Amino acid sequence: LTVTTFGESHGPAIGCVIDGCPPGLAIGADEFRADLDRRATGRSRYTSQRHEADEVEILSGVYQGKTTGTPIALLIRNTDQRSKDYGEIEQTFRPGHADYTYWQKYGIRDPRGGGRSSARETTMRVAAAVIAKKWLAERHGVRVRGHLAQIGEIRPAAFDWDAVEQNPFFWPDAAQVPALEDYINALRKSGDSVGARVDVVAEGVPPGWGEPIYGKLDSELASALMSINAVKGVEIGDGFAAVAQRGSEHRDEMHLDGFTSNHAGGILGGISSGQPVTASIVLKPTSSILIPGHSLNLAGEPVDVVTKGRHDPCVGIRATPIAEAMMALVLMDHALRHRAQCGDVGAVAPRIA
Ligand code: EPS
Repeated sequence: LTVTTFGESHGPAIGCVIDGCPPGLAIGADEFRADLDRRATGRSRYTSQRHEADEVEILSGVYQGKTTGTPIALLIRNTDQRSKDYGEIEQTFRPGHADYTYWQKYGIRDPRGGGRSSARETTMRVAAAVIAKKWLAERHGVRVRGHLAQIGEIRPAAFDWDAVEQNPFFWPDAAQVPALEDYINALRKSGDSVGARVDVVAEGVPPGWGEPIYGKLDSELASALMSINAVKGVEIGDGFAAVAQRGSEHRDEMHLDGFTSNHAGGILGGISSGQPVTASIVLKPTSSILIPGHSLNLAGEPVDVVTKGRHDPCVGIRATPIAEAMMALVLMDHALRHRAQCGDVGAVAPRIA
């Protein structure tokens, strides 16, 4: 399975091409709505106030409501491109923003907002993964879901999956939501931004997906998650916490009725173990903020940059569906690759739960 996206945040449209999806999967344009709304701006007062319709048009690869096996092209027309900072930001480099490195690499300053470095690009990842999530669920009973696991210094005090979809933060502790609202309101007032951590898990992944050396499931998952704009850290399973663990603690012991823990995050030697596949990402604080920062302009002169316009005080608030999307796309790819190499040949040893 390959997915590529195209389009700029302030261009006429964004889109993606999904190649390699098996034929026969029922999919309609209305099925993209739920996940696109989960990711979108302007759906709560705690995110950017750009209001996009995010209406998906299926251009190819689907006939009479079913995938045909040919490349699936999806298109979303941008409807609310124009930002207050339009015209200003192309003259300066925002400290901490990709506009500096894009300029160094290409020598072209695209005036259309953040262009490809904008969080808008992630819309099409989420759209593509609607297909992957559905295929994984129908074909393998796999469910991919995530939640916000930390925002700034705040961590959930309790955990309940049912709470996650009931608040605009994807926060698993309903009792803390009012405090989070106050926190983000104060942050926005101060003109600053903050980082966040998102946890994502895939349940129902059978053992055997992945490859032992090149194309390990965990290395491809890490790469896919790291490719999300603003991601600065990725962990699989216990991740960096493993540094302080003993082998006797980290190893996941096996009994006849299953594993007793999941420190490995469901992947051993690059191949799924049959346990839930778990990963986390950290997104940096949004670089477009109202607090002046020293930088340079296109003429190479020192300037103080303040970014006005519509920006997220914490881009991680909207990142849960994006992390789910990258997990789902990588898993679908590996499911297809596993089937291509091993067919239905299963493990010779008994599988454990
Ligand atoms: C973004 C800036 C804002 C956000 C945008 C990401 O857009 P604009 O430059 O038009 O004000 O609204 O996010 C989206 C539009 C989206 O769909 O995620 C940025 O600088 O990354």
